[in-house]
Amino acid sequence: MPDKSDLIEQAQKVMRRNDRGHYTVPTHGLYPFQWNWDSALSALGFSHFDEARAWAEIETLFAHQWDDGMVPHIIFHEHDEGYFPGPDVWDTGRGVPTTGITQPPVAGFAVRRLFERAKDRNSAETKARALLPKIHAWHEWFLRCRDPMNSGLAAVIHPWETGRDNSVDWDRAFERVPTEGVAPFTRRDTQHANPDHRPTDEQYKRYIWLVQHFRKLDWDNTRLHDASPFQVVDPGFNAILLRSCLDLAELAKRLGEPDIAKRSRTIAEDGIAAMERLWSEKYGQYLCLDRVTGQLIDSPSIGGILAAFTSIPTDRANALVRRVETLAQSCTYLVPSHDPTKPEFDGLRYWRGPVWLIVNYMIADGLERAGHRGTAERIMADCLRLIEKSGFAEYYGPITAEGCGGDSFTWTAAMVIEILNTHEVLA
Ligand code: 9WN
Repeated sequence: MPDKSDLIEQAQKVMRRNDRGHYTVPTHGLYPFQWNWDSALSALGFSHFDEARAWAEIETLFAHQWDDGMVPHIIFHEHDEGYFPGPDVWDTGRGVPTTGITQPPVAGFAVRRLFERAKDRNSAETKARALLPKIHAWHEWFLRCRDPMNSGLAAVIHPWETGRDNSVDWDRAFERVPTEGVAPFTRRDTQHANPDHRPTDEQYKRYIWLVQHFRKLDWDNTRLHDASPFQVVDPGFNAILLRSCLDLAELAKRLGEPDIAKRSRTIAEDGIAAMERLWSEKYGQYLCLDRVTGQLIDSPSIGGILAAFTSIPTDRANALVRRVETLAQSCTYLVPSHDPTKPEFDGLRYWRGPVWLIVNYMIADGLERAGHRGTAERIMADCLRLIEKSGFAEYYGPITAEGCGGDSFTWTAAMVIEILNTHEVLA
């Protein structure tokens, strides 16, 4: 294992290379814009060596929040032909173009971390105070626009919103999304990364069908949820939302904003209670719910384990630890994004098997909070073993450790910095 300070230096170099001043790109070439949850998680990495830069990452993201509260999934700061679908396909009519969907709302969690570890207390207080109502407005947006029936949980209406684009979880629900009428397009991702590591053309057609469909509805979020043939309640996505609400509640209390604190806590408590509906005794983990059919989706993916990121009941957290231990028997590196014993598992294809460091980090953080330090440390140690074998890749084969997708990846580097700075045992 390379020396801790060497690794941190290499990781910082990756982050600096992808730094565009007030935002970072996930990686050069493949993803030339600012992505939502990438930025929030990357800010954690910056916070260890450039506090001001960490805050700027999140401030830039929220400078592009929509009037209704949504924070978009991509902000197209600069023109770049190298990515499809670009701003003209989304056509959301914004000054600085953005997409019209969102991504996992992890900013509340990240901002609390930034605030608590800040050395520059005055600046942190000013910045956190300014971000607080914006993050809260985004959380309220989820309840208003993605949970119109008040179930306590938000649905996603496009797989890209979950951040787990081609997960096995979406396969059945995706059959309802047509491909007729999709304008011809040329993919760019497969020119930058190995096509065997990426989603299929068939999936891309459906991704684009949904974009065209929402565009025809003028990106009006009061209409999109009900009009989407794809409405899925993802336990991982909701755990991120609910954890961010818990963290925002704590931050609001510290900043003397009792109304935001109280409301955030209520959202979190209601949501955590509602997550019981997603529990599967058969798998010993949470599953996604297809809101259109009202059925749980029979797909034991990492989304149901990422649920550990929020404050789930003790018996559920214990069961998730057992689930992780079971998964460890069929792979070399934790945590595979899909169960390796299942026929749909595809060890190198994006979210259908590979390990992603950001998800590992969030699972480990949740399990550690629930008292499962050993499992958390095993997961974090696996992150570093993967880096040692294959560098700062986008994702990794859980059996071979092969680095997949893009390289010199910002949030992968950020997670390494975060883990090495917060966990002595792994150094
Ligand atoms: C679509 C940037 C993003 C991540 C997602 C990951 C991938 C984009 C793509 O890259 O998605 O948003 O074009 O494949 O799945 O989680 O935020 O790193």
